[in-house]
Amino acid sequence: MDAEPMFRPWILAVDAVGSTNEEARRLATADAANGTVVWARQQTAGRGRRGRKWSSPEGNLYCSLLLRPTCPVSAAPQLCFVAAVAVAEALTATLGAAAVVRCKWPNDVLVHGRKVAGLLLESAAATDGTLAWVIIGIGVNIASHPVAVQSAIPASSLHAEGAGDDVTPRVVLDLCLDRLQHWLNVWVGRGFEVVRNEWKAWAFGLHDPVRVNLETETVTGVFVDLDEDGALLLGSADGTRRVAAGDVFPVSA
Ligand code: BT5
Repeated sequence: MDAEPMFRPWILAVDAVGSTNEEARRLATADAANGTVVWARQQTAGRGRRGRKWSSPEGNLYCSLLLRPTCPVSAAPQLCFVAAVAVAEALTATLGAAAVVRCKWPNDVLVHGRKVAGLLLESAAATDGTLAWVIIGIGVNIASHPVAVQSAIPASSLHAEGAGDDVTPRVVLDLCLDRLQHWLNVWVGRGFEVVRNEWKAWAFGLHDPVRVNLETETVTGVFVDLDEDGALLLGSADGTRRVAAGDVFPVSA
């Protein structure tokens, strides 16, 4: 049995918004409660990291969860790994245990090597240096996925990977929130180390040679480990390099 959940979802369902993260941010700055969830049928300006676009037609899941955890700002990136593990479990529940679901550093969930879900975390600091709020944005392709993505990792959807027609956005939303409640409790009660180990059990490319695209350069090496802050440790003949932000690909891609 889980302890008292860290949040109780209060779901605000909307038809279409620009971005659920943007809407959740607006609510966060207007004092909305911990556990507020913005859920949209479609987005007209869905976004990824670094100003990238997130394709958001009707039929898929687009939601953003607002949390107000009591922790320093520096702990906020840990929540990306909490969310990735929760979403990996949710996707596995819709596809069956035989599906190969992997967490790709730092914010993707792949099924059979194809991107089915993406996470977008945004946060703000309070004046005392603690975290005022964090928004966990989750996009899951259910009925459709973009065919041509500007990435070496192709996209896919739950239905394309074999999930039944009964797997709807509402079903996936409830599964994600259920697993998020569980893993947030683990994070609060037992610490990031337990989450980090779980994430590593789902990790794509761990211990393998990978290529990492950084803002201004591309580096290659072996994905040795995830450090205690969630940064990727890349090993090469020159030593170990700590990568805090970037995109990981197999060296061959
Ligand atoms: C992400 O960014 O993967 C984060 C995506 C987060 C989306 C959710 S939906 C609810 C909430 N509201 C928002 O506005 N956003 C969040 P990134 O790692 O930067 O990946 C973006 C890249 O993925 C794009 O440049 C495309 O190559 C590719 N892409 C775009 N749409 C996709 C889709 N629907 N499925 C798979 N890949 C996609």
